[in-house]
Amino acid sequence: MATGKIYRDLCDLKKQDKSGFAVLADPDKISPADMQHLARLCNNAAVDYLLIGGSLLMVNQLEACIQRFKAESEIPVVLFPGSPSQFTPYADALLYLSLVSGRNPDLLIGQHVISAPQIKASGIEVISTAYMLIDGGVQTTVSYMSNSTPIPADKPDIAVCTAWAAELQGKHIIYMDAGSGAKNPVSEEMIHKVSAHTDIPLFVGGGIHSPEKVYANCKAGANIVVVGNAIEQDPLLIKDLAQASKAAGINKTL
Ligand code: 1GP
Repeated sequence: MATGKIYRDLCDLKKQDKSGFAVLADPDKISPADMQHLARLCNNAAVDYLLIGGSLLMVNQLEACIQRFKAESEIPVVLFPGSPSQFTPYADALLYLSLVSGRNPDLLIGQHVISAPQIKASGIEVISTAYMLIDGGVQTTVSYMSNSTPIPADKPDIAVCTAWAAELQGKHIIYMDAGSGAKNPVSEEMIHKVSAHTDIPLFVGGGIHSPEKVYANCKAGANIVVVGNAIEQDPLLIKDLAQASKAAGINKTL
């Protein structure tokens, strides 16, 4: 059971029907030196979380990136790892991902067994995450690397049943991801159905480029919207994206 501050804050967002915003940094695409600038932009925009990780890391600079960010910012840093090798105790929390949309036992339990001793010893806040890949119209790195089939984008009922199963298993949050660089982000219809039928916080990401889309996702029920690619292309977008997530929480109705 996660009892850390980050998870408690996420549960408060869900209870209060509010939303927040997370920036995703891929340590393969950003240098430790650039993390300083990113941290300042995140501070100015009151970003809620920095997620860090990638499906495949070619360069080993994860810890250096986290340290540079933390030197400039108090925003919590949350690991979003593509594999157990991306674990580091330098972060504030870990999304302990189970790929519940797939049927690859290695990503449901195998890699967790491998990483468990290190994670237990670290004392890091662990957020057990039901990770659901949703078809985003292109094969993304994560769907290729995980050797798993995403949930069809037009089958919200499958998404709801998958989320229910994860909730019944005691997962702490749901993360619906169309995959980095997705052509089609997760639909508001699917977000709304999953959010309305579950009681745990909901993250949504993949292929989101505009404040309007962040706003629509939050109105539909996302508690945290995650953006990576669009910010890599234009870091100045951060402020408008973060503001859109907050604005959606006011008088939220669908
Ligand atoms: C991917 O949800 C994240 O895992 C973010 O996707 O890079 O397309 O914003 P983008």
